[in-house]
Amino acid sequence: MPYKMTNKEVVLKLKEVLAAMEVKNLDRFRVRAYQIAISSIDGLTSSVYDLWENGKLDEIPGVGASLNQHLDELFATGKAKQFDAVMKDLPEGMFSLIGIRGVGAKTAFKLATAFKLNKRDTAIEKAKKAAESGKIRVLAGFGEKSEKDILESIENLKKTKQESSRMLLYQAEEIANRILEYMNKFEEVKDIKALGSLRRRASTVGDMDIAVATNKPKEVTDLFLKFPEIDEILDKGEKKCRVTLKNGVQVDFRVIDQLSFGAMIQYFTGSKQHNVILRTHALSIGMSLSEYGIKTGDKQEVFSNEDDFYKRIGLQYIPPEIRHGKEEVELAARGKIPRLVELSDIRGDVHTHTIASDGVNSIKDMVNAGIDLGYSYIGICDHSPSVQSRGKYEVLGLMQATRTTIEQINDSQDIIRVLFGYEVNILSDGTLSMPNEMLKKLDYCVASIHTSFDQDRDVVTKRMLLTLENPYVTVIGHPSGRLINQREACNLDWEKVFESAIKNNKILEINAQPSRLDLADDLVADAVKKGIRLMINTDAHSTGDLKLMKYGIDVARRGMCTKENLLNTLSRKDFVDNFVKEV
Ligand code: DGT
Ligand code: CA
Ligand code: CA
Ligand code: ZN
Repeated sequence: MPYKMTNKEVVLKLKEVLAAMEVKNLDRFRVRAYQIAISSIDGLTSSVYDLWENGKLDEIPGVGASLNQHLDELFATGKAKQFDAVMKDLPEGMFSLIGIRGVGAKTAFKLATAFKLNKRDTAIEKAKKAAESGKIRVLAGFGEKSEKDILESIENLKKTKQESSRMLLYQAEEIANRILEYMNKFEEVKDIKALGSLRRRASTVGDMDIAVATNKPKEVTDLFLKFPEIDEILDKGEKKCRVTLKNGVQVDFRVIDQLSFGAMIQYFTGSKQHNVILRTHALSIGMSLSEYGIKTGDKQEVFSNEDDFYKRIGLQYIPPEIRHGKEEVELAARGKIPRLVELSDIRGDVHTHTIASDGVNSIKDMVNAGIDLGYSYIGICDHSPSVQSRGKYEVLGLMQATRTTIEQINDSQDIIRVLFGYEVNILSDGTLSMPNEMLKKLDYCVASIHTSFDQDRDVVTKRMLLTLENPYVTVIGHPSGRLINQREACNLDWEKVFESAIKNNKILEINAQPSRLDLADDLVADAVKKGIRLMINTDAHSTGDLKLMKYGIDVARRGMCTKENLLNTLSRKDFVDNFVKEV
């Protein structure tokens, strides 16, 4: 079975090949071509692997015929002969070193050769020891300063590795689905659920927690231990075990009889903090909780479902997404948990890209996909064309052409209303990449930060406030600019941002891209309390991306959004009245 490589893994592989090419002084045009392909894949929001499955690798800018062929081989078989040939005869350890800031291919090669770094997993540790004992400074081409820099970079690398070891939610979901599919084939499995942070729909997941209801615990544990993706069994008992999968992910696995399944899934859904508060609440009414049930005095009650468990301790059911260990237990005791927003409440999506900028589908395709999802409105929102490079008249012409296409679609049917917007860049000084006189012609405008993310708090906050004050801005796209595991959020003063959003009646986006999920759930919770207008958009770059909406719903639910908190749950008329600027 081919393994689904992530874009990050593909980029890493290509970077290694590139490093080998550099060390071997191969043809500099080929080196340049790889550099272009790497940065192109790195910036891609859709999965290279998915593109490959759909025969669309050649649509990635910079991926030429030969690289296309190598990637095809890599995805189909897990290996590419050409890549292996280029990397052959080099010390393996150098490939671990190229991830270190400031260490290029040739430096990595020199270090790996000098210290015989032939293994990937020990290379960094050995290089660190060499630096600590002053052995790098004496090598030709190195000095005290470069030795110190290398040591510092290695220390930083360790920190980021620890922080980025959590999976994105959708990755955890894919792994869990494979486990569930495998286990569901066995009739001994009466019920099975993925729990922990995955069930709470957290944006990142540390390890996987799986529970099975069965009357044959030992058999079921043995069946699980034969799951083909298991790499190592870390811990094994009759009713639970812990394993590592080949992709490095750890899985906690438990079995329990059906009658107690409710208490078990409650316990292993967590969060730990939620369970602590729940136990305190239970104690206050003379009950004690465990994964086996509820004890009152000597009497132990079992629960096959979770609803009854919460009911028994006098609480309204608490959806997993809000089991944060904050105010939810107290709210449930007073019956004040609201109905959280659901995917079926969503009526449209207004942050979508087409082939006019960096998307892969046409306006028509996107609209049809919106119709398939049952939407009442969809906004076509490409990156605004550059007035600087194309000139004002060409851009006005493009805008007119898009407007005409959209009007034709709107005139030809009454299922979905298509709106015309642009996503404009918030430049580093807080001005926008398109002048107001042009923004005026749009139905709406999404303004987003795409550069200078690391400005000081005062500067970046001022930049955002200027944007919020612009009368032609409708929505702030992916407001914090974070990329999970890759880029920190901008250092914004959220108090001030929220205050200005209210004053200027602006909408903040919950961007549903799995590596963005921005606003993050805790900020959504604050925004909801302050009455900020919010909406979920997918930032789709293909028709398939429109389905990412559910990850935005997860974030919204974790921030305790009801339908009323999100603009794109409104009916078509109400939405258009509230959203489209008067022209
Ligand atoms: P993760 O894996 O870091 O994304 O986060 P969780 O929430 O999945 O945490 P994990 O895997 O350590 O534990 C899963 C659930 O099991 C946790 O949310 C609550 C329950 N649990 C595990 N260990 C303990 C514990 O020592 N005390 C309590 N009260 N609950 C625990
Ligand atoms: Ca977990
Ligand atoms: Ca766990
Ligand atoms: Zn976008």
